[in-house]
This record gives sequence, structure tokens and C-alpha cells, in this order.
Amino acid sequence: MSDAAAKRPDSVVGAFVRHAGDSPEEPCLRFEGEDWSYGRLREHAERFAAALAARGLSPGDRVALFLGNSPDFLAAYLGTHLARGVVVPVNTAYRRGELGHIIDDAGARLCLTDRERAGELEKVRDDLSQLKEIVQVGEELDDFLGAAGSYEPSLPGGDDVAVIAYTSGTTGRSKGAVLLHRNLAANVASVCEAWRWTADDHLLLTLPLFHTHGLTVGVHGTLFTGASVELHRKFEAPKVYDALLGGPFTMFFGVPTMYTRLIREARSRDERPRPLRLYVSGSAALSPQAFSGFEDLFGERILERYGMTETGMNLTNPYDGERRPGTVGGPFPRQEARVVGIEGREPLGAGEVGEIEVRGPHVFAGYWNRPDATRESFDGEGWFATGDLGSVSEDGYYTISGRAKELIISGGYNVYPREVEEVLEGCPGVAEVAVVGLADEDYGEKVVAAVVRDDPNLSAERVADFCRENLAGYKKPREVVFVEQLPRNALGKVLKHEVRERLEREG
Ligand code: MCA
Ligand code: AMP
Repeated sequence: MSDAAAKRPDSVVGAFVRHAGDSPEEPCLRFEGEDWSYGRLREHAERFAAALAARGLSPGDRVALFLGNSPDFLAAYLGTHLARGVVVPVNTAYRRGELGHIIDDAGARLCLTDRERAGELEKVRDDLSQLKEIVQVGEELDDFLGAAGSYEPSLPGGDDVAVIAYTSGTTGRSKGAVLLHRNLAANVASVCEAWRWTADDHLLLTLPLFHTHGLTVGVHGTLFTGASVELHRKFEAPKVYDALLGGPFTMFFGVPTMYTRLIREARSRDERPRPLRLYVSGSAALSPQAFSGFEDLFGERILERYGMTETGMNLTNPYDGERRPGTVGGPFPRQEARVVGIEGREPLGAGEVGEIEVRGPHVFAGYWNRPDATRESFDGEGWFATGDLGSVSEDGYYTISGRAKELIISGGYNVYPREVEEVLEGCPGVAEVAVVGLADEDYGEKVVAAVVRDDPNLSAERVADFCRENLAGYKKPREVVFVEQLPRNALGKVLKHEVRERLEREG
């Protein structure tokens, strides 16, 4: 592909190709001590593109990535886009049902995975009629890449689908949010502008790449600006603290649990990292205590922002102005936000609590094969209802105060109580179950189940294990409390707030 074709990117991969053409020797990625220049990563990505094309991948075909953080993840991601395919990232903690549903619903033709995860995939393979091939990075990768002939990759257009990102729902199975290249490019351009991200930045990234925070903020910002990133397989507080002490980083992004763990780590150490240009927190609410604890120990005010899979980043505290704890700031450049009444959907004034809506070029194109769900989420004027409750102050700072949707956020991962309840209803010995989120020092919120059992021998361990066998580990109840009955209203609906109050009292 000519580098000229990549000059005005309306895609992140276009920006990446342009940087790789202009400055192939510049550092892009550091992973487990190995350095990847822009040129080297582009070459690896182009080999993926060629291999995918040789396997018959057509524009618009879906490729699932069920892969841990690694250079291969990035090359497969960029390579799929260079072959004009659509990436479906899959949470590596997912088990059979969750995994099978996503690959099947997206109609993925090929899935790239690694040795650690291949076994889980094999368990559901027979049910996945559209899945033609599973490729394991590592040993099988050379065969996969080696089989490709010559191939001239081309850049996708802005209106092409880039990613189908699955997000859980209050009812039923998770839905695929369809993100176009131009949605992702518009959002990352706004993020980079707001946070003053430049080619001189070096990010320390320990978030998983299968979610918005790690992928479309951490990775996209790096590739869009021509900056560099040190990627870790996962977050481990002592390792991150050591890296911050020694490394030449300018930025770190994390979920609140990472910050509370870094605070704990700092309390056990004498040495403090030198200041970074920017620490960002998101995906769940950062408590004012964590904000001030971090400032006391690290001497820095964390910038909190607010995002969603369907939209990428929506609201941010200012880079230069006041970073106000307990708030998520205002809209990014070229994006809009407002608060509306839950019933009437009328715009509300400052201080009034309602549902937050957002609008702009970053907002996704709709849910994959779910026109009903898409229609329900948008009004006729392009406003997308986030399902989050909040208010905006006179001077434009938004506060997230609750959720219209029933959602638990544990360590930055979303858990929908209904999904856990549906699984536990199938656990032998469970008669009825209600799942709620309770406050947790480490994870922010924790999953707790109130269970009515019809087998007196059923143990709390068995309930948690049953969940663990069928769902990602972070969704399993941290506590199981056996109760005589669940409180219900006149219509028979379980009164969740009463369950929560009782568990809080007894906890
Ligand atoms: C792991 N475990 C958890 C969690 N993570 N349990 C509850 N909540 C969690 N978040 C369980 C595992 O299943 C395992 O149990 C046991 O804990 C140990 O696993 P390990 O991986 O060592 O866990 P950890 O060190 O406690 O992980 C904590 C973590 C991780 C580093 C905070 O959860 C994490 O990376 N979270 C980031 C999530 C993220 O990227 N969210 C962004 C979503 P078992 O052995 O039973 O399996 S994007 C988003 O929300 C929007 C768009 C936004 O605004 O960003
Ligand atoms: P996801 O669907 O995984 O993209 O998660 C998006 C949800 O995470 C949002 O709808 C919010 O409920 C929550 N969220 C993200 N950032 C924040 C934040 N800074 N404060 C509170 N909640 C947040």
C-alpha cells in the first residue's frame, strides 16, 4: 500500500500505517523486554493481513480475538483491519456459554487464540457452525503466517465496521456494539486533544486489550499519535510500582482497583516514583478517598473520565483546569452530553438528577443484528441513552450518581446480576436466587448472592464453584448468603433494595 493512501486517516490503522511509513524506526511497543518499532509491528500486521486474505477472509468478515495481551494481539488486530475484516475482541476470562454466544452471534469465521485459552474454545467448537478455523498463536502461528502468498493490504474506509464489541445486557444475552472506523478515529482524536497526547508520550498499559479502556483508549491513542507503549500481560501492583520507579513513562491508565492497590503498594515502600505527566482513571467510580490518597503519596491528581463500550470516551475532567474528585468532568471536544428526565426525556437543569445522554461522531452505529435494541437506545435526534444516572453542575462537571440499568462493576468489569442469577437458577439445590452488588474495598463492588436452597446440604462453596464452571471468574459471588425467602412485592418481583439492605446489615 502506498503511504500516501494513509495520509488523512479516518481510521486508527490508517494513522498507524502513516507513522510506520514516515518513521519506521521509531519505538512503538515494548513487551517483556522486547522492543517493536513501528516498522516491525507494521510488517507483522501485514503478514497477518496476508494470512487472513489467503484463508479467504472477505471485507466485513469477522475475526474473533480470544487472546491475552501480547504483540500478536496488536498485529492480529491491525492485520484484520488491513485485510478489511472486523475484529471481535473476547474477554479472556469467558467460559463456554459466554464465549460460544459471542463467536456465534458475531458469525466469526476465524478465531485467534493462545495455548492457555484454546481448551475453553474447543469445548464449544462443535456448536459454532460458522467458525471455520481456530488458530493458536505460538506454535501454530508460523504455519498460519507462512501459508500466505503475496498480498497488497488496503486501508478500510471510515464507514467500514472496525470492531463488534460485546457488552452485557440487563436481560438476555450480551449484544454486539458495532463501531465504525470513523467512530473510533473521532473518539481517539478527541481524547488525544483533551489529554495533550503526543508522539513524545510513553504509556504504561496493564489493562486487558479486549476492552474499550485498554484497546480503544490505550492502544488507539498510542498508534494515532505515533507515541509508544509498554504493555504488560496483566496488572500486578508490585511490578507496576517497580516499572513506575524505573521507567521513562509519561502516562498510566487504570481502573480504580489498580489505584487502590498502588496506594497500598506505596505504603509498603520507601521510594516514590517521579511524577508522570498524566494518571487517568475510568471504567468505574474513583472514590474521593482514593483520589486524595493517591495525591498524598504520589503527589498527583488523577484525571477521572467516563466512557462506555458503545461510545468510547464521553466525559473527562480537564487536563489543565480543576480535576474535581467524585466527578467525571465535561464532554470531550466535538462531543455532546446532557441529562434528561427518566420518564419525560426532557432536558434537565443544573443539579437535577436524570439519565445521561451523549451525542457525537464517536457514538456507535447500533447493536449487531438487534434493530430493536438499537431503536430503544437512541431518540430521533442522535442522542444515545447511556443507562447511567447523574447530574451536571452549574460549571459543567458531571457526577455519575447511579444507574438506570442494574449493573455491578467489580474491579472495572461489568457484571449483570440477571446473568449470574440465570446460571445459579440451574445449580442443583438452588430454589431461588437474587444477586446484588455490595461495597468492596478492593474491587469497589462485589457480587453477592442471596440463595433460597431446597437442598439443606448445598454449601456456599458449591454455589460459587458452579458459577465459576459456567461464567467468567470475576462474575462468581464472593459471598453466598442462605436465606429463608426473598422479599417480593405484590406482583412477585424480588425487591432488590431490600435484599441489598439485609445483606449489608448482616455482612
Ligand atoms: C479478577 N478476578 C476478579 C476480578 N478480576 N474478581 C472480581 N472482580 C474483578 N475485577 C478474579 C479472577 O476470576 C480470579 O478468580 C481471581 O480474581 C484472581 O485473578 P487475577 O487476574 O489475579 O485478578 P486480580 O489481580 O484481582 O485482577 C484485578 C484487576 C482486573 C487487575 C483490577 O480485574 C482488571 O484488569 N480489571 C480491568 C477491567 C477493565 O479493563 N475494564 C474496562 C472495561 P478465579 O481464580 O476464581 O478465576 S471498558 C469500560 O468499562 C468502559 C468503556 C470504560 O469507561 O473504560
Ligand atoms: P462498559 O459497558 O463495559 O463499556 O461499561 C460502561 C459503564 O461503566 C458505564 O455505563 C458506567 O456505568 C461505568 N463507568 C465508566 N466510567 C465510569 C466512571 N468514571 N465513573 C462511574 N462509572 C463509570
